[in-house]
Amino acid sequence: MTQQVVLSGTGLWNPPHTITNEELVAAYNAWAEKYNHTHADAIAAGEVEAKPFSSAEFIEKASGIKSRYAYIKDGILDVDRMRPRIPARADDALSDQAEIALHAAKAALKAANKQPEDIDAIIVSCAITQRSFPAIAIEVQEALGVKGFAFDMLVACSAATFGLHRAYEMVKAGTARAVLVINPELTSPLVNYTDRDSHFIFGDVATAAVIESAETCNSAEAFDIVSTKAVTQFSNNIRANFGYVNTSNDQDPASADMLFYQYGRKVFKEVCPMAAEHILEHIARHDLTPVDVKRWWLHQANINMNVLISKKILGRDPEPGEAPIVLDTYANTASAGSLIAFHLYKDGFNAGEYGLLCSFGAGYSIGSLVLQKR
Ligand code: CO8
Repeated sequence: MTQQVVLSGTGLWNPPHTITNEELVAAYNAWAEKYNHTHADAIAAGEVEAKPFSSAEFIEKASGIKSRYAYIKDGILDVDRMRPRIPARADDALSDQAEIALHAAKAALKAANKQPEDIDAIIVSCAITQRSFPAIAIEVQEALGVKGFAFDMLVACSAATFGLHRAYEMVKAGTARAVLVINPELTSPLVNYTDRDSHFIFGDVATAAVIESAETCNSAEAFDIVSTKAVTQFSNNIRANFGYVNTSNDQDPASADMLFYQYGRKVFKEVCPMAAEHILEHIARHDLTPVDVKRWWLHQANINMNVLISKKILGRDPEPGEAPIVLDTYANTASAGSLIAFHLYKDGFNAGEYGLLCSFGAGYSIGSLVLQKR
């Protein structure tokens, strides 16, 4: 286990559509008004609770989100539907998630100066996959013409970092020369667009990264992976109950409690100290202190959360660009957030300078990588 392992290139794919807070709020409020009108008698009798209205100002202030990307916008803003209209594809057609994974994968291969024949393994790691099998990763493997093996893994918000950890270990152990880790975060089908508390949180995106041995690396943008650190702790505060047992439970797979829901305040209070402690412990392992770390590429769930975690780590407000925020344009993209931050804000490093990539969220799960510019 002596190989120096590097993150040699990343790729980012933005979906073709965007939805602003104003558009989303207009659709939600129209839906709530319709709901309240339909249930007016029951609401007046105290049998049904009226739906409260949402506000674009609240969303931006509470989360830092102004807009989000959507793979398919059609249907999301339709008050009679309130979910994307994604046409079903035949079994022999490329699946939606494999398609968006491929966009990011090709970009990452290009950035890393790699060809499909250089890759020995593919991990598709994300919050949820659109089917159980065959694995989306194997579909991507075939589409790219990669030999070797591929598999899917799910770790909610920490899927990307945990996927990078597995890739790091494979290269370190010599079971793969290079690994492609892809995060096709197709979150919109799991969002409850009729829930005021969470209708604004998520966006769709795909990210990818190439992990390989330093010996084969010929990329100018590579970072050494100094080490990895992960922790999980069970919590019911962020859930999505959609799953293959729903119909056997006689539950409607499209009902609200099958979609994403959370106790956001509790998550905020519990995850911020956990993440800060995790990060400080991780860098201390290498006798580093926060002043030794040039940039913090943090999970993107909420701007106030990122500012609080940065303050806990640094003991002061982060300088502009020190802990980049992409929430304004991307929203929460499940596991892809810290990778987007890395992809867009990895420049300006001198050889030997350190950065830290960290995810935190559902599970709870926290995953980090200490990176050092080559
Ligand atoms: N418009 C107007 N008012 C609103 C709205 C809205 N849309 N929503 C809530 N309010 C109201 C509330 O009702 C409340 O009113 P009152 O004070 O009268 O009760 C008031 O605003 C304040 O509400 P909150 O206390 O809930 O507001 P917060 O300031 O706490 O902000 C957040 C809410 C933004 C949810 C915040 O708590 C937060 O971001 N918490 C952390 C969340 C987090 O990190 N979650 C992790 C997400 S999970 C993840 O990252 C990946 C999971 C896997 C992906 C799955 C794919 C879909």
